[in-house]
Amino acid sequence: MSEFTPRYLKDYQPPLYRIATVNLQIELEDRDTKVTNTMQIERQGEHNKPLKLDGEKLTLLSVSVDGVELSPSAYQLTDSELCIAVDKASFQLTIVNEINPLDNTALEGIYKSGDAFCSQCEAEGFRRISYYLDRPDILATFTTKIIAEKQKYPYLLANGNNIDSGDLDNGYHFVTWHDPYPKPCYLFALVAGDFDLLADSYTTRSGRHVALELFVDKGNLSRAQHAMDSLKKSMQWDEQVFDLEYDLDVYMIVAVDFFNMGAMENKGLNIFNSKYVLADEKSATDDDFFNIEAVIAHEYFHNWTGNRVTCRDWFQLSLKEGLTVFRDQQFSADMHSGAVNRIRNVRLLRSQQFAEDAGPMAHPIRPEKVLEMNNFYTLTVYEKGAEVIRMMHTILGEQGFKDGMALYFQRHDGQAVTCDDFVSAMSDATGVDLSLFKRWYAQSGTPIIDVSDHYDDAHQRYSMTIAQRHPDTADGQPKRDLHIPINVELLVESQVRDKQLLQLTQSEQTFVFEGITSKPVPVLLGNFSAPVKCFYDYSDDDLLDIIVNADDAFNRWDAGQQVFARQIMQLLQEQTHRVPDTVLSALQRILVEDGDNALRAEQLTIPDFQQLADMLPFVNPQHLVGALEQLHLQIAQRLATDFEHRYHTLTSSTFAKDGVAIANRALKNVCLHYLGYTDKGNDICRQQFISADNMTDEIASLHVACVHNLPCKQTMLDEFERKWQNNSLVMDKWFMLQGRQDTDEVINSVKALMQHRLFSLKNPNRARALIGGFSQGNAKHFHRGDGQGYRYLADQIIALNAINPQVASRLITPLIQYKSFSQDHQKLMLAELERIAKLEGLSRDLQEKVNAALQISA
Ligand code: B3K
Ligand code: ZN
Repeated sequence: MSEFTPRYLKDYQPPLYRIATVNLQIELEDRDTKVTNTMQIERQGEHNKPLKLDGEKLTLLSVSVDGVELSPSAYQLTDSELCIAVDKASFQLTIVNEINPLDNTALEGIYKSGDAFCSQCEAEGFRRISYYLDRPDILATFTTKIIAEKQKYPYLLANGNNIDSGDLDNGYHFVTWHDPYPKPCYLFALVAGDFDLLADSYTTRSGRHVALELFVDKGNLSRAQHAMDSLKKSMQWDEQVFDLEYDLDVYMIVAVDFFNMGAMENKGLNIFNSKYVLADEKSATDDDFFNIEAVIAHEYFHNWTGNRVTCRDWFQLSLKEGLTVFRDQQFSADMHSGAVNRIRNVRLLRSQQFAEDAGPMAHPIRPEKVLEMNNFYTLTVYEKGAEVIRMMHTILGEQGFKDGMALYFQRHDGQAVTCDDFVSAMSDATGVDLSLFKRWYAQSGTPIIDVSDHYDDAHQRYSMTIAQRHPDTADGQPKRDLHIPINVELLVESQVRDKQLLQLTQSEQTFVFEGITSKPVPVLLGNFSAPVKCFYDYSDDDLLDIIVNADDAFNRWDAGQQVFARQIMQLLQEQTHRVPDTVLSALQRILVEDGDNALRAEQLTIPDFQQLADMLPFVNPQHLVGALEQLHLQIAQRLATDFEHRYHTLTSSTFAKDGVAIANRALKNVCLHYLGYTDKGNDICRQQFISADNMTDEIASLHVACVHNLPCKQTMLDEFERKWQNNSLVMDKWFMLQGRQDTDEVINSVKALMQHRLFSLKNPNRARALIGGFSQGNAKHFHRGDGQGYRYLADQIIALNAINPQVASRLITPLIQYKSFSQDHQKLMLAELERIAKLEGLSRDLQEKVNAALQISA
């Protein structure tokens, strides 16, 4: 039986009290930071209910109302709440408490990252700083005075504008910040430390001068420029595309090494995992550069979609996250290749979000029941949430969507609102009825659409019947039909004949196309117009036709993915299956022809283990790994000369960072990956490693050496360690790749690495790199038949439970998704889940997931 109680969307009640202003004084010390919080509180309406403030891991020192200290008998205090009865409609409440940042390994509230103090409040971390109404619909104006030792902490930062500063006795100093925009406390931030500062500025379209300040650890200034450039591009893009300008005089970003996720959009003071800030060619890959730009943009875009208009309650998280992911995807597509970006979004969705929807934590993009809010920062809320926004964009068109956004801001600027409010703005601005569409917010699971067709030769009429189905999900909610936009092309004799957006709103509909001169090949779900699985009985030739002739680049790529998936199914049925020559010649054509090499790299990449597992119920993971190896091997060996030739045409002598150079590296390293299956692999890999002048090539060769366990591997790992031991982001890559080695010894070597002088479970990036590198990047050894892989992961989850529940809860994902595998593996995984379930002091985060996996009701 669980000691924690879930919360339900249906139970939402407006707050009984409002907090108008917050005056914080924070006196920073490692173990006994003193927080004095003076709030102006207004009772909402006539009632005599007490004020209940959230608070966790706080040491309460005093409570005063309108300047008069209360005796402890005047309030009730528990581990999570301070309850005060005040007989006034409006009053000033002052609370003084202490916190312990140094021992805060959960990294929520105020904690230390290296020598700096920093904060993380979303979702419910502010209650670890002070007693408060810690819910997003309480919007207050914050003034924050930070006091700390001047020499150790020359920079004292909080949200808004710096309004006062000065020296104090004993080497201390203070800075006071005022944020004019009322905000929920999850957007509060504080940083204190000694940094290098990259300063720049931006003038908004209407002429506001904004100081841009990027704070990095001492010595890292040379790796901050890309993040700064990305910020300026994001500011400009939001002005051009959505007419949205920045609204304060300063925008600060601080990079810290210890951070539970990627970054945080605190008003005017973003705090970032240094992984998403620091980059130069030598130490960062092309993907790192791309991700930095995308995350900087994402957090910047939150200033409007999240901060100016925020969520009424946490069930509405997708209001800001789905929308902001959609915005960052559009930005990335505009900055780079639209097609390749779309393909990457779809890969992520199919390999991870589909699995989430099929697993025990399945939830709608607007969840209805939550035990630990941090568990709902999911692929579903973020990525599927973005797909839902994208479908509205598809249905309403570019201009309709922009009009909807404008109305949304006009109506709700400065408010905390719901997903329904967003959809209403979209619908009201365009006159399009989205009432059926809204069901996407309430329904979990990946819908399936089945397409069948009929060609009437005599009338030159083609009819396409589309039906939708909704498999059951673990949350047990009943399913209803959805409004699904489906882009369709018809290929008639290999020519694109008709392009339409079909809107499926019933369980089954037939669409008729007239004047079609011969039986067409339907090209379905162009640009992946809906987050669904789509089935149509294509012949192999149909798929090859689409690969070559479809207009839509996503469809051309997707047809290839279907060809790969079919080969995997056949190899699973018959290990000796020989990949047909037609498939190989299609791949060969992709390999030898000229064109967009980034797209080609994607076309030559086989769907990953996770995505295939989602397509194959109860698959034996070892058989799937075997089939994947076989497919790679056959392609690699039979096209070896082409891969080698292509590889050599793509090796350039000098490094460049433009799109073409990035695309060439991507294709070259896909070739290298295949060459790893051939006897040329070792020499080419070693040579690339030695001559690499950039991290993309260097890490690609090390990766191939590890996953193919090539003879050159150990020397390269050792050289890499010596070269990069002082760069922690690069060392994360090194730790990660060791988890991916294809050797029976990998679990022992991962265990040994946990004793490495640079390893610590307290450092989230490092823990995720080594443990996640193995459990999420090494299917072959994680799913070993002796259960050692599962056991290793469970041991680390148990250790992390006490240190950092959020990190533990993220890493447990592959264990809870046991149901997609064969019985023998399920049993082994279940045994580990049961072991975790019995743990004394199991965190709320893990309890929610383990109980869901074991179907224990809360
Ligand atoms: N809003 C934050 C995520 C907070 C996660 C809390 N566990 C970053 C983002 O999505 O932009
Ligand atoms: Zn976000």
